[in-house]
Amino acid sequence: MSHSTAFVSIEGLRKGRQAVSDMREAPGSSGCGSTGGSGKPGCGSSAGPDDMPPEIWDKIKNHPCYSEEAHHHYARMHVAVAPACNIQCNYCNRKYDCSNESRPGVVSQKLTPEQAVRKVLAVASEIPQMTVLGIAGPGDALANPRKTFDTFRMLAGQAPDIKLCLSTNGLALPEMVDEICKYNIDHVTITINMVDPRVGEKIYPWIFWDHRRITGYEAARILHEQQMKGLEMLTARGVLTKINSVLIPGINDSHLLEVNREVKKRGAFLHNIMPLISEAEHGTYFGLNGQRGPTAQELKAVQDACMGGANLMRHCRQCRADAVGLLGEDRSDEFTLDKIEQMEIVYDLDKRRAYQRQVETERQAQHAAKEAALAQAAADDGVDADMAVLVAVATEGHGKVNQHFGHATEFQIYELSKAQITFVGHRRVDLYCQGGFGEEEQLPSIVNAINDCHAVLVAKIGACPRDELKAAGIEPVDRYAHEFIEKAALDWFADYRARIGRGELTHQPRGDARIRQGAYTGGVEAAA
Ligand code: CLF
Ligand code: SF4
Repeated sequence: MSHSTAFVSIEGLRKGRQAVSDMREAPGSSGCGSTGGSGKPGCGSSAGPDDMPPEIWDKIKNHPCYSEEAHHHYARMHVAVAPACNIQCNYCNRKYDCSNESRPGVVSQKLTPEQAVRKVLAVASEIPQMTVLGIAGPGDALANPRKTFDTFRMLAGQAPDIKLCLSTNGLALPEMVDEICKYNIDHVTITINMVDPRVGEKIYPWIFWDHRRITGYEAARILHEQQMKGLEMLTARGVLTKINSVLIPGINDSHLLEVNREVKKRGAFLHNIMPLISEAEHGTYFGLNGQRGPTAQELKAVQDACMGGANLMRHCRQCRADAVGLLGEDRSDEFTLDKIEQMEIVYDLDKRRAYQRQVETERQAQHAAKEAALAQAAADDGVDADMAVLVAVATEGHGKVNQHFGHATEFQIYELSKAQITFVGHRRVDLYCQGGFGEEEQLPSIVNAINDCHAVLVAKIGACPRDELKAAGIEPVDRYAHEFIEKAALDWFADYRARIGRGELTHQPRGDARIRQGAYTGGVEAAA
């Protein structure tokens, strides 16, 4: 394969975005997934109870992937019971976890269904906000049906309050829909990177189908037909579906608008567009042949272009197949097989419910603080009303600015304007603080990762990173420590605008940022 130098054309995407919005107005198009809601444009991962029917809200309100707000408070876990796969993707090296739902280059500890159920109960007794069990590899959940469904069946009997979720490439999906419904699996992710086999043959070298290996266009055609059929069948049965798409510059970047349109037509609830990660060290076909991933602004441009079509998820962390914890944190090391052998497991449903009620109270306070800050922001301040900026936030959960700059392994990115605050994604970074001292060499890479932001909100920051950020034109802000994120960001934005109004500074546009590729360095995520 030739080295891809094609960049996503942002202008082309804007035109495509118009086409998607026009289509949205066309007769017969529904505003939201047909299983998914009211038809209001907001009924996606950032929506709340007013945007959708109560039965849908009930399914997503504590699912950290299906509700963006929930991801600040609720945790998920994966169990790695599904090692086999029935297709080959050019961005996957089978030595590692399935890249459709995982960060490339990661190896998970494989479990039997019995081990998996013990692990879920152990995690549920230690982490009461863990509400969802997903099976997402390390191969394909539905290429290992016995192990996948045995795990779900045993767990449903022992921990009925845990939502069940699975992820698949879709090849075996149609024949598994009855089983999925039998075990009340309410959330299914299908990775769909194309709706045109001519695009698909550049992504999938082969599939294993009907007892033989099929290659080229024919392989992509069969996969496409199975994916569309499976999605339609799940929609008809009322199962919420999320579509994952890997953005591969030069191959499917502008094509993802059409994917978005087609999956919306078939009732998908959410569309999650993820960046290709293709480090050569991961040994994938793309990685070894120079196919690059998108920059942060290219990813945002494709996501923005799809707005108005199927609802977007922007808070995906490309988890590992044995991930445990809030999205963005990884506690899998605390629950290895030898450790759970030693644990006393008490699955206390009442305790879990009490904890989750507490979380709901906190979540409502966060929501109220955001609404109040937005109402205040609406007042005319004489500064350009269309100005929009990005800010980075260091958080370790609960929806608050509550992390030290040096402890962050990712920053959450919000877009601020006078009228709204929108979560636009996260940026992974290497840990700056290395057990008591700052690692100066990490600073340029951290600055690169948030280089399109005007400010970074943190609980605390040392003098050295403070100076480096300032020199790069990013304002370090620690005066909102432990406040709710949206309120803090909007208050900072009001102050920023006020300083412009007083002539103390001039607003300057920022540049692009780099999406973290290879493995991490530093304590917390070193194992991931
Ligand atoms: Fe897991 Fe996926 Fe279910 Fe979530 S993850 S199977 S829907 S419980 Fe979530 Fe992780 Fe992104 Fe997946 S952040 S990789 S979207
Ligand atoms: Fe790898 Fe997942 Fe693709 Fe299978 S479906 S080849 S495990 S990325």
